[in-house]
Formats: sequence, C-alpha cells, structure tokens
Amino acid sequence: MKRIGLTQFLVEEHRQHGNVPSELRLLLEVVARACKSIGHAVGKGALAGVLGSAGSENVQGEVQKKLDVISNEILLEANEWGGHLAAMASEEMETIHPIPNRYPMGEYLLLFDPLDGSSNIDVNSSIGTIFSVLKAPEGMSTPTEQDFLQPGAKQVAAGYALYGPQTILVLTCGHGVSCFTLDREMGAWKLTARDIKIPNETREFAINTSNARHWYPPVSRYINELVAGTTGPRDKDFNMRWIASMVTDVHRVLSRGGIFMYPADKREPDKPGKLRLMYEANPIAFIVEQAGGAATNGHQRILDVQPEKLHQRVAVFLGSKDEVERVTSYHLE
Ligand code: P6P
Repeated sequence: MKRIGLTQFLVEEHRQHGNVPSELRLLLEVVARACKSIGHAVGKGALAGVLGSAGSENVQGEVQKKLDVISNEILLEANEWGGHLAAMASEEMETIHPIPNRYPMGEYLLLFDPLDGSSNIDVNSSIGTIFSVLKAPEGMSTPTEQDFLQPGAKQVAAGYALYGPQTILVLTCGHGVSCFTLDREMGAWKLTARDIKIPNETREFAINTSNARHWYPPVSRYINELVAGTTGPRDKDFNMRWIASMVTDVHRVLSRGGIFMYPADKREPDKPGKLRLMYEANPIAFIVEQAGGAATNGHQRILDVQPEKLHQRVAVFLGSKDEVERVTSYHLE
C-alpha cells in the first residue's frame, strides 16, 4: 500500500465519496496534529514532570492526572482558531466549550476524551485519545448542550489515537476504517491500513472479571459459557484480555477480533455502566460498525441511543458481530 499522508487520504476520500468537505478535513487535520502533541507529552512521562495527579477532579469526580488536563488544553487550543467548529465538549469539562467570540464559528461540533485510560499513565501502559464529530443543527446560533445531544448515528467522523509502542490514528468518515502510523522522524501520519475489518468470529473476550459477582444474569450466563470452553455449550476454548484502557482493548479487537464489554452491574443500579456515551462509546461504536463489527448496550445499537445528558454513561458490548449478537440476545430473552 502506498504510504500516503493524512491530507492526501482525506482529499481522495472526498473525491471518491463526497464525505469530507474542506472544513471537516481541516478539523480532522487539526485534531490529528493535536494528537501528535499529546503523544509527544505522553512520551516524555516523568521527564516532563507530567505524571501524577493535577490535584483537581473532573466532572466524574475522578482525580485528574496532569496529562489529562494538558491533553484537554492541547485539543482546545488547537481547535479554537480554525473557524471549522462551533463548540467542543470533553470528558474533562462539565459544560460545553463554545468557540471564543474573537474567532469565526464553523458548522461542526467536536467531542473528545482527551486521554482515556489515564489510570495507566503512571504505569507506562498504552493510553489514547478518542474523538467524535457531529454537525451543528441547522440554524444554530449560540451552541448549547442540547445541540450536542444527537444519536451516534449522526456522527460524520470519529477516531482514536493510541499512544503505544507505535503512535497510531484510527479514523472513519463513514466509508470504512483506516489506520495511520506516526512517522516520528517526519512528524507525519502515514496510511498503514485501510478498510479494516473485524472478523465475525472470535475466541477472545475482554471484561473486568473482578466485577463478576455484580453482573446481571445475561452477562453471567454469557461469560460462564466462555469460561466453560470445550466443557460447556460453546464447545471451544476462549482467551481473556483486559488492559483497562478502552482504546488499547478496542484496537486489539479491531486488529484481530474479540468482544469488549463494560456492562451495567449491581454496584450502582442507576448507572448503566462506566463508559460515557458521547465521547467514548459513540465514536468507538461508529468505528466498530464501519469495520463490520457490532456495538450494543445489551438491548439496542449504541448508535441509536438518544442522548439525554452530555456525560451520560452506557453499557458497552462491542466487537466481533457473532459474539455481540449472542450476548445481546441473552439480554433480550
Ligand atoms: P476498570 C479507563 O479508566 C476506562 O475509562 C476505560 O478506558 C477502561 O476500559 C475502563 O475505564 C477500565 O475500567 O473498572 O476495569 O478500571
């Protein structure tokens, strides 16, 4: 495959599908450049005094790591001036962030989890940035939270950066999933995979099994059958992985198949799971479906969920279609 750059890829994608107008291309290029900066900061770790906590809490009441805050600021500053955005929303900010008056407003809304998996920062485990792009509603003048509350099916683009042994960017604009690898010497994203497809079948599952006693019956039934392997109804053995960094676990699923799950459980019955809908589950579900996989909350497509709050959580079952359909069918029985 010819290792073209991100801009050439997006120009050719638009030429072929008409799905990446120049404003959206600018947005994606700016976000990709911001991810390079985040990857650079992440890579310095203790050398840049950016490990440890920032002494503050985010809207979720989670202690913010310094790199969470730095990553959020990098994305805000990178996107304010371009005129391609009307507003931004982030896991790290309670309310939406309108474009400052001194800059022109564009027609897109950008949502992001600037550094997901941040509990892994201090132990040098892979972490990532997740982003989602929506169009601002027609006729919107001053952006409000309500303008962001669109089902995931309305996304025009979504992606994640993964800061691991390689720094990679996975992206969809609605016509398949592509992967770019950062050429660190050139400081450029190079296309290294296109039309990524998730195998329908898998023998690998990802869930935090320490929560087993809190699971609801459909999840317990599904996991017990996987663990029973050849001695149970599935009649084949399965493997388990849990890195506790969604982007890393998801990229493994995208790369070789698997099912990634963060179900609702009895610990907090009013919370439908841990992961957030708008800037974690929706962008990842868009990518997974574009790669031929499936993504549900146990009862319906994640992309069909009508959001009611910016930071609402959702149960997540995503990856290889056969397995997601099976565990979803157990919920629907
Ligand atoms: P647990 C990271 O904090 C995160 O939001 C996701 O990246 C990850 O999949 C999940 O939480 C891990 O949760 O409960 O296993 O620590």
